[in-house]
Amino acid sequence: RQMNVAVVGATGAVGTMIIEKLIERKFPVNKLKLLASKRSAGSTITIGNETYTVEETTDQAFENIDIAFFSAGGSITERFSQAAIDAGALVIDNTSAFRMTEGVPLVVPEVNPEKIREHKGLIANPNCSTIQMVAALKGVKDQFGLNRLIVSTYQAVSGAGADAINELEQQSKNFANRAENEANILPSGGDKKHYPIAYNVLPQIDVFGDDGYTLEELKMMNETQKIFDDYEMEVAATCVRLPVVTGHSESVYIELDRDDVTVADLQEAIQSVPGVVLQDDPATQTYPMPLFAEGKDEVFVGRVRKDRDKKNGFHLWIVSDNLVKGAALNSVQIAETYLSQIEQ
Ligand code: A2P
Ligand code: 11C
Repeated sequence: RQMNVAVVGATGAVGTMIIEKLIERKFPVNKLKLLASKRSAGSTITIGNETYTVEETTDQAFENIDIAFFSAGGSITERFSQAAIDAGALVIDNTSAFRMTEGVPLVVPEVNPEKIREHKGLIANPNCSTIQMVAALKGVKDQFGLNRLIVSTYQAVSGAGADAINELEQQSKNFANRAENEANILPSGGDKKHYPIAYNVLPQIDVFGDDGYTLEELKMMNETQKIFDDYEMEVAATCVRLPVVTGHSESVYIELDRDDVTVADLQEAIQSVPGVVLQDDPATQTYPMPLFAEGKDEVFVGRVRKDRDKKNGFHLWIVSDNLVKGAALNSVQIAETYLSQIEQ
């Protein structure tokens, strides 16, 4: 079955990757429609032998579209997703607009593919830092139970979009010349103050929400409970931006329901999930790093250690490309799983 596909935000960091993944994975695309803002309308994108003209996102743009990927920010999803649904399209949304809305499936296909069937026109793709963490912990949760999780993230600037990548590159060049380091975007385009990211670490991703947590931290806590469908599970997050272009890293502490689990048991459970790869050998200094995860589909896990005080406690390190599994790949996998479910 061939699908007419629209990509909203086709000129952005994630949109571009969605197009690449659709082609690489041979998704059955009949017509591909590339949508962005009025600014990009008329520009062209060449993929293989085909040249596509970017069109403006309007209410009418979704006629005859079967699947519409949205990755142009939450406000664009809020503005246009209903028009896409009304036109008969399934919306796969990479923004946070409807993730926590009751009845909207929030899906990582390796973790909760069954939720796709409950959609009412829109399926939400989780936040990048949430996706890699729940994929890495799915096997552990199923086999040993998981009642507590404390995560600290080390996130790349590409999570904040193409402009943030440019800002890091510009500041890095200026820093070498000892020029003034101008900051206009990070830590958050939506906040009042901006700080340099080059040669710095920013303990703020997105704006502040409740109780001193940032929205990124609240997303990780709320989305993890929703995806695992476990609202008793204790989750705490600290989200930090590093001067890394692509690839989010996470230091995670977990407590299991059982206290008889070994490091080898845990490693086996981690690897039992498709797309999750163990890179864990201290003797050979083998562990995941963002530089080597860039462009890769997999979620990489290493540094698995037993806590020295808590019998049911473990520490681990998770790395994945935030634009790939964290965004574009997961969205395309949702579409693939949806197709296989409706064809059954
Ligand atoms: P455009 O290039 O026309 O501005 P990123 O996350 O990398 O910054 O990308 C953001 C994406 O969202 C881009 O494709 C951008 O298109 C798109 N976008 C921004 N504003 C709008 C809008 N008003 N309508 C549709 N798409 C938009
Ligand atoms: C970041 N995780 O790294 C954010 C970007 O809710 O999809 C993803 C925002 C989102 O800045």
